[in-house]
Amino acid sequence: MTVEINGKSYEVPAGVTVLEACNQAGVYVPTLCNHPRLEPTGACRVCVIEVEGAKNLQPACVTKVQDGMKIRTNSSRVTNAVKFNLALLLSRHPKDCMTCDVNGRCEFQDLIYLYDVQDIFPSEVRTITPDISSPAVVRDLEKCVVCGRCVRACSELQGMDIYSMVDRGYETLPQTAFEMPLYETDCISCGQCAAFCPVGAITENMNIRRVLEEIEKHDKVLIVQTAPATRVALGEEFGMEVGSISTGKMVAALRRLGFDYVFDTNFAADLTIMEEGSEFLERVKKGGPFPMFTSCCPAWINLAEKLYPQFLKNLSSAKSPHQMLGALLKSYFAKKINVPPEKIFVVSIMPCTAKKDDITRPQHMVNGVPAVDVVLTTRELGRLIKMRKIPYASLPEENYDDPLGESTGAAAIFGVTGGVMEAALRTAYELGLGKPLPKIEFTNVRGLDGIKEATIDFDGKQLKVAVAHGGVNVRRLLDKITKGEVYYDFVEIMACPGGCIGGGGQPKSLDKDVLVKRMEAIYTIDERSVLRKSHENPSIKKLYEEFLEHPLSHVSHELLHTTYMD
Ligand code: HC0
Ligand code: SF4
Repeated sequence: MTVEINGKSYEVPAGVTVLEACNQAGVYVPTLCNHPRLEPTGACRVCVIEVEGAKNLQPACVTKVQDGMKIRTNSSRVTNAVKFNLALLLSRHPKDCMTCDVNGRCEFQDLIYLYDVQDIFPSEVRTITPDISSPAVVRDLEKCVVCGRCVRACSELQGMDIYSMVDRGYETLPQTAFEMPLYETDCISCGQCAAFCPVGAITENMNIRRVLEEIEKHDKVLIVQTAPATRVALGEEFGMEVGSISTGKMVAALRRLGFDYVFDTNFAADLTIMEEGSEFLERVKKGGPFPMFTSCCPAWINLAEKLYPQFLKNLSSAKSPHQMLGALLKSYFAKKINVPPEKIFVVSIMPCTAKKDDITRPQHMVNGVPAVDVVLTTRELGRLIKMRKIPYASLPEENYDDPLGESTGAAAIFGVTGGVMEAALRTAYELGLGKPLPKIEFTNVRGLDGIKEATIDFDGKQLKVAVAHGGVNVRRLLDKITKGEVYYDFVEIMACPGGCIGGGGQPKSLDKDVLVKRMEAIYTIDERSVLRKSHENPSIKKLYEEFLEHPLSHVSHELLHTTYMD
C-alpha cells in the first residue's frame, strides 16, 4: 500500500497499523501504553495522529493503514494533543523522580522531557501504600500511568490474569482480585509485569543496598554467580546492541565491584544435566512417573505448586543450577577454602525475579544457612555497575574463577527455551546408550514456537518430548496432558516467554525482536564452545571424583536435590 506520512510517500505492507507504518518509515510516534510484544489497546492516547478526512485524531497503534491514507504526525494539533494527554497523566504522577528506582530508565519521564510538558494541572496524586508482600515484585501504584501493560503481560503472555483494571475513569488502577497483596494471589513471581511496566509502578524487589552493605563490610567471602541468560542481555543496559554477548566484561565488572570469586551458574547447569539426565534414565528403567518435568524454573515450580499439584510427583527432584552451585559453595567449596559456610555470602545474578522468591524456601538451606543469600536481576546488576561508574563497554574480557567457572555449550543453551531439553538429550543419549550422538543439535526443540514437540530415536525406542515457554503456552500444554490428550516422556517448562532470555529481570526492551536476538546470541555461545556436552566438562568430572562420587549419590541427594510443597 502507499501512504503519505507528513507529505512524503511510503510503500507499506497491507494490514499494518499506522504506528508500524511510521516506525518502518523512520517517523517517530510517541507511545506509552503500546508495547511491540503485546496487543495494542489505544488506551493512553499518546500516539495520536491526524488522518486526512477524519474528524478526530486517531490512536496510531490501533488504526490500520489504508491505501492512499494521508497521515500527519507533526502538526501542532497533534503535538498539542500529545502534550495535553501527557500533562493530564503528570498531574496524577508523583514528582519524586530523582529518588525513583527507575529514574533515567522511565518511558514516561522521557516523554515528559521530550515534549517539554509543564506541570500545568492541579495535582491529583493519590496516596497508595506500596505492596511489598512479594520477595519478587514490588507494586507502587501511586506511580501507575494506567497503561495496562502489566495486565496484558500477565494475561496475554503468562495466562495468569492476576490483575484487572478496577474502577472507571480517573480512579482506574490495575488491581489484584479483592485488592489482595500480590503474594497471597496465585502470582508465580515471574516478573513479566515488572519487565513490561514503562514506569516505576512495578519493579523487582530490589536488593542492591544489601549487596552494597556486604561489599562495604567485607567480613565474609563474597561470591557471585551469573546465569546463562544474563551475559546476552546485560550489555543492553550500557547501550550495546541487543543480542551482544558480554560475558567477559560482566565478569570483569563483578571483580571491580568487589567480589572475591566470580563463578558461573553454567557450571552448575552442566551438573544439573548429570543429575537430571541420570534421574530420567533411572525413571526409564523403573517405568516412571512420566512425563518427567524439568524443575529449574522457579516460576514454573510456583505454578505447579499453586495450580497443578497433580504434577508435583512428576517434577525432577534436581534443584535449579543456581541452588546447586549455592549448595556446593556452602559445603564443598567452604571446606576447600577453609571458611565456615556462614562466613560466605553468595549472590546470584539472574534474569529472573522468581529466584528472589526461590531463595526463601526452607528446603534450600545448607548447613544451617541459605545456599544463596541474595538474587539480583540483570537490571539490578546494570544499575550497580552504573552506580560505581564502571566503564562496562570498555572493560577487558576476563575469565571466571576456577574450578566452579568451567562450562560447556550445553549449559549455555539453558538460557533459552528448549535448551535444557537439548542439553539433557545430548547427555542422556551418550550416557544411556554408551555411544556418541550422530548429531549434536536437536533443532526440533529450538525456536520460539510456544509449544514444541519431538520424537527422538533412542536406539529404537521412540522418546516423546515437549517444550513449552510463556505461561499461556505452558498452561495449554499442562491442560492437554491432564486431559490425557497427549503423552510425553520428558517435558521442559520455562514460565517466561523465550525461557530465561525473556525473564522478568532482564533489561526492558522495546525491540520486538529482542527474544530472537538474545536467542541467537545463546546459540552462538554454544557453537563457539570447545566442549558442548555436560558430561565432558572436566571440572564436573573432577567434582564427582573428589566429592559427589556419582550422579544421584547420597551426597548428591543431600545437596543437589529438593522436595516440593503440596
Ligand atoms: Fe535460567 Fe537456570 S537457565 S533457570 O533459565 O536451569 O534465571 O539464564 O540461571 O538456576 O543455569 C534463569 C537463565 C538460570 C538456573 C541455569 C536453569
Ligand atoms: Fe502476573 Fe507474573 Fe506479575 Fe505475578 S509476577 S502478577 S504472575 S506477570
